Amino acid sequence: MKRIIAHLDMDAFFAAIEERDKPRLKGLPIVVGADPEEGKGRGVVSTANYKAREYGIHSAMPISTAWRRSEAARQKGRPPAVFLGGNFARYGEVSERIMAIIRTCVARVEAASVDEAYMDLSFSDSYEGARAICESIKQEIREKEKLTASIGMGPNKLVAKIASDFKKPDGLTIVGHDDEKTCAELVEAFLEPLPIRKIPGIGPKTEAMFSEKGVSTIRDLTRFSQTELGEMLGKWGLSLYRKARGVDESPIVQEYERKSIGEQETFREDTKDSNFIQERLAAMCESVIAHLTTSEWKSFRGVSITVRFADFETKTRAHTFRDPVSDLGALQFEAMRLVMPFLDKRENLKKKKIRLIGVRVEKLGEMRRARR
Ligand code: TTP
Ligand code: MG
Repeated sequence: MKRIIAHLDMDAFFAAIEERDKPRLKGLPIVVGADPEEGKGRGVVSTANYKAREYGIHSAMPISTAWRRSEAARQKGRPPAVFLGGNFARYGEVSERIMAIIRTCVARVEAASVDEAYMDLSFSDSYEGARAICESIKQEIREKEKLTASIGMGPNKLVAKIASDFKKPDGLTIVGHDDEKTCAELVEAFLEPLPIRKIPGIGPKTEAMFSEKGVSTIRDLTRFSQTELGEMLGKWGLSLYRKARGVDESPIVQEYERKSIGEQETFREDTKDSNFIQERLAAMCESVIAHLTTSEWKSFRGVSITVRFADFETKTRAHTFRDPVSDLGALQFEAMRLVMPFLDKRENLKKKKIRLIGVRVEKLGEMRRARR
């Protein structure tokens, strides 16, 4: 099925929240970060709003540099930047509310950082339908939070991320098409003129290395074969070859897929009594299912077990079911199957005693109720 992925990124996030919450700051250049101490401060800028960016101030810059640039602007008769320490708990709360707005519209969401999220809009079937969803999310954020977001949309996370950065603030950039061939052409035409720095993962060092070879745009990058890039940059070079062509299959990782529910038990004495171990494992599985039943999740697809030997050597094994399951029998059966080899010579040639066993269910799915 055709994928349609969007990436949302809030505009000047921390600074925009400050500007919204403190009416006296409206329209002024704002810098959130370390204390500038009249130019002697040693920390860095967290972020700056767009007014302050006009002075050349940006994230991760030494706060002392930001101070000098603000002073330079003041000397030209422009308003100096307002420096703020920042209220991170507050930014976290706003972030959660924004994620909640997104989750009411889209089921598959990956909150990638405090101010950005990937959304799987494939369910909307067409780019037009997906555009309407993005517009309504932007509008809801504007109405409820009085903040602006920029969204990029494309056939994968890579293109969506680069597109969300293309027009900021308050942008909506669509690089894709319902027709697969046209889509590929649009992606290529979008990426080729961009500087290579736009590819996530290319930092100042890689940029400088390529600059020496006369490479500045993504088009220049496509001159290299996969082997050449691999020789220059190792494994990362191989994936860069694909990225330069707008190819990216990385999945949307939902929060609940990262979570797991597990139990483990350190035996009072190290043991190789297989009946005892099976009995304890069965009990741990019961406890895991009990936790699952009272959690907000309903099913799991992954099972993993841990075995720690008396000498502390620790092994894990995992299994993924094709379909979600939720019953105790399935868990016990699979957990036993994974542990058994450690009780005999298949995985325990030296017949070591076992100190600890753990069992865990992962890839949890189908939430019972909306979160928060
Ligand atoms: P970004 O999305 O990178 O920046 P931004 O939202 O401020 O601006 P833009 O409009 O370009 O998206 O980061 C989100 C927040 O994360 C940012 O507001 C502050 C914080 N942050 C840091 O604290 N340090 C950093 O180096 C960066 C890049 C961000
Ligand atoms: Mg942002």
